[in-house]
Amino acid sequence: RNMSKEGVSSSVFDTPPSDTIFAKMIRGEIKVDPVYQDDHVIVLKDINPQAPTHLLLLPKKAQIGLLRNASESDAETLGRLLTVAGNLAKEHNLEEGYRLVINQGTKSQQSVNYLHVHLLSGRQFSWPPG
Ligand code: D5M
Repeated sequence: RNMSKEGVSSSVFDTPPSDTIFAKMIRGEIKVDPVYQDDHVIVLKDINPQAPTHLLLLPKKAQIGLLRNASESDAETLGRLLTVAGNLAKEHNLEEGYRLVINQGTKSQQSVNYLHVHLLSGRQFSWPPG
């Protein structure tokens, strides 16, 4: 956990999903230039790309940070994240190789408490991941 100047322990998870930058983007409070969107999913370019192609797929309706907080009613939107990822891979000719990543929790380096799928492509990846 990070310690703020006041010495108080702070965490990504202190911000509720609905107060995150991604939720504000989905509500239109912060302007974005989506690569793709439909009723369920919005896709943005990552601000800090880790590969030549680095997109973020955000569920519009599932206001959760951790999958453990998902409910049955989130199932359709969560499933759409994967079908949209497949469509993007096809449209962007990423079939040579791409990786989908969902960071969950502090040790995974999750930095925004709003569920998102990273789509990375355009370079050789290693396994196991770092
Ligand atoms: O990934 C969170 C990701 O979100 C990280 O790769 C940076 C990205 N990010 C943060 N702010 C923005 C904005 N404003 N636009 C686009 N991308 C952004 P995580 O899995 O939580 O570590």
